[in-house]
Amino acid sequence: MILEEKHENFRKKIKEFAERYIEPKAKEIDEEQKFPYDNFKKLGELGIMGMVVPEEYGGTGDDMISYAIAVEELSRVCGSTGITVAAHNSLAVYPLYLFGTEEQKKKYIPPLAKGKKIGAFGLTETEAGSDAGATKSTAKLIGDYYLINGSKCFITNASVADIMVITARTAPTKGSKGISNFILEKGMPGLNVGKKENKMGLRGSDTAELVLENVKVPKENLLGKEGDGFKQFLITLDGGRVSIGAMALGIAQGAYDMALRYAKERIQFEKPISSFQAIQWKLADMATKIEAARHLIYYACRLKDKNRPYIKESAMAKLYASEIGRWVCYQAIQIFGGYGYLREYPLERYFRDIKLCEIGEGTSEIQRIVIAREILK
Ligand code: COS
Repeated sequence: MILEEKHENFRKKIKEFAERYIEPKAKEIDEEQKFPYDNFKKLGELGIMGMVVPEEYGGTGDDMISYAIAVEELSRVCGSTGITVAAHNSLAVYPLYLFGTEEQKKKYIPPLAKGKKIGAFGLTETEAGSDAGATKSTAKLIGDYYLINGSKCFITNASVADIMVITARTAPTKGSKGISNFILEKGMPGLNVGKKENKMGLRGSDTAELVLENVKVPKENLLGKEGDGFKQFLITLDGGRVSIGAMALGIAQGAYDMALRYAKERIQFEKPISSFQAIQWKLADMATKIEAARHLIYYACRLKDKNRPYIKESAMAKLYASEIGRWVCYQAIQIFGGYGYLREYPLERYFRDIKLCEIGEGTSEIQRIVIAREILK
């Protein structure tokens, strides 16, 4: 795909960085479920932890395409790093920027954007995932603070985050219009990290429960207005979905690159296996689907950059990239044969990592609902 020169140059820079610093640790952080703090320090220095916010808040003010390229290139070598960056930028930094007061933005965004602090977004609960409006956690205004009770699950970055945007119900009877978002800080009494999940893939990324027991949150930490929480997180998820699409694209590209290289090197029947049509067709289909996913993702980015509606396009980009990504990883393993099945080689990690893209930030079924609603309305 032809990109502007500034995007090509940026890709080159982030690709080199990812191969030099991120890739060598990818296997170890996956095997040991070790959160790579030093990666994020370096990514912060490079400006990657504040890509979605302007310089006045410590960010780089990059456009959405640059951000997608960053997530894609990081995920091409390490899905765990890709999702951590995506969750931090799209789900924590961005809603603070979109909905925060000037005071909140000045206080919370700069350390996040510089990578000195890590962000998380606490929406999902045991009974409120796809049905995000079913939030049960409560926030009761008592004088100058809200008293928050409840629990959150499957929260990316939960145990490593310093600053969290959390959803809770401020009005019990108002359905999705009774939900509000709050800014919480690590160390607030009553805010505890629960079980850390032992996942199938993306094992270097942190996923845990958050338990909120009588957490006193100052009134000024309400994000936007009471009752705006549901709409705020649907808007947040639109951007987040593009970043998960970019992550799927990166993982698919990484698996494809390995399969292509291997097909040219692996000799069977006295020829490289790439000379057989069975393999050529696989490679052709993989390359075509990856390119189509890239077009969908960058198209959603362009719409967002032009402030045009992109709800349908962001859901399409995520849906398509994650489904073809899973398929591409599957085909890559088939090309590798027995070697693709061994833990010794990176491909099996890609196969495990990609699956989350069809689940996180809205399952594929949810993306289809969102797309259909937009088409039919
Ligand atoms: N962006 C901005 N506003 C949106 C929006 C979007 N993507 N989607 C809906 N809205 C607005 C609507 O316009 C409506 O505004 P008004 O009240 O002013 O009319 C409001 O939000 C409520 O919309 P609606 O009534 O259509 O919401 P539903 O309860 O029907 O939403 C779905 C249903 C399935 C779309 C929603 O619950 C959803 O997206 N769920 C998936 C959540 C998810 O991805 N969970 C995984 C979280 S991982 S962090």
